[in-house]
Amino acid sequence: MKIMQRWLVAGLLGGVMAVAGAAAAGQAEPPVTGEGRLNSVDAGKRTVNINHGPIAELKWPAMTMDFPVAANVDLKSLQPGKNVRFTLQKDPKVMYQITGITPAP
Ligand SMILES: [Cu+2]
Repeated sequence: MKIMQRWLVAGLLGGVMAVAGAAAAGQAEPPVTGEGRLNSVDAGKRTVNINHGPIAELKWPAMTMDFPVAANVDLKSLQPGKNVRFTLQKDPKVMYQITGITPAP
């Protein structure tokens, strides 16, 4: 998680101008897609732990981390140990949350 935090801080600093521009224009940031292996699902906390590959759009290296999952995403069909493809959307409260997740080949 320390690596993640450094990347988040770097992303925040680097993204301030772009975010301000998008906010001024009334636009949400476009969603970003990632892939990885689903390690676990916490239905109570609505988080998933994923060993994800690099996400170039966010300048994230490959890492294992927890993601919050949007309230409208169905977690019941997800199987830990399987590969997944997921969509991330920036959220003011939790940075990036998963707004879609499906099995990946
Ligand atoms: Cu990550």
